[in-house]
Amino acid sequence: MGLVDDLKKAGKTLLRKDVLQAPFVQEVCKTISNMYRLGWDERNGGNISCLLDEKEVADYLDLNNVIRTFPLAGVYENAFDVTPLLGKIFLVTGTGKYFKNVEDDPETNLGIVRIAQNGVELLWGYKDGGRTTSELPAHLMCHMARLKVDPENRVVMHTHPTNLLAMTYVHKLDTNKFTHTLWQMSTECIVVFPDGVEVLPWMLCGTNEIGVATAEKMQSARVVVWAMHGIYGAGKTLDETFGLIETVEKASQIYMLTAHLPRVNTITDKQLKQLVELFKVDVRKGILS
Ligand code: 2HA
Ligand code: ZN
Repeated sequence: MGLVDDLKKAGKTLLRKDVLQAPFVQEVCKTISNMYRLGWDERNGGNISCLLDEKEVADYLDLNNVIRTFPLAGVYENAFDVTPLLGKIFLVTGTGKYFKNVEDDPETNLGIVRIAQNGVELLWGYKDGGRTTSELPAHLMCHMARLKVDPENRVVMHTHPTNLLAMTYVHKLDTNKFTHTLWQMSTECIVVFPDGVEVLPWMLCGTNEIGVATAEKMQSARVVVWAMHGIYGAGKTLDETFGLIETVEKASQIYMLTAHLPRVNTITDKQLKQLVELFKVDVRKGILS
């Protein structure tokens, strides 16, 4: 390399900003702390992935500097097809990491990775030798599914909200029935998630199979419930995705507070339809009578 190239490289390094101050890192840290404080993410429960803008990341990291590479896999070492995501950069929580600790030590608990044909290229993070969440198959498959229906989708979030989990023990695991019940639990529900929630039966987590099943459901809704485990949400921003899950969890809480009591009042289908009309939302078909 010539002197000019050397100088250019040195200049770029000097101009590069501190990734810990990057809005995408800060926002993920704040979101994760909120989720932890809400009691959704005990121990190493939960994981988040955010699709980042390559140009924005280049302000902070040398995209030619791959720290190490590891397999594109979940709990099993089998790979899965990620062709539409090749070259894309994601911020992803690390496997086995506690949400409780992320804000204090982002560089150990988070990673910025680029998806390659033969594995995941680490550009920053997982300082202690860690790697991406065991739920990577479900995350990346959900990104692919959501990007097909919404090119602006950037975030996939998995967490274990308490009341939602409780509800999957006592309510029928039928997508339409579950959605209808949640819509009745507070007036804003049908406006926030008019596409409803898809419900999957209990399945083994961390596998490609649950990833395929979740992504398939994500084609028709931004929320997928994993019975007796938790929830997957997708959205354009962290705020939007968090808000979506927060609203579902609040509705589940109302359900759990009232399910054992005589129901004296409810929101009728006629009223739900009024909301749909007023807010002009694209409501899921086949639920309201
Ligand atoms: O990452 O939540 O589903 C821990 C989990 C696995
Ligand atoms: Zn989980």
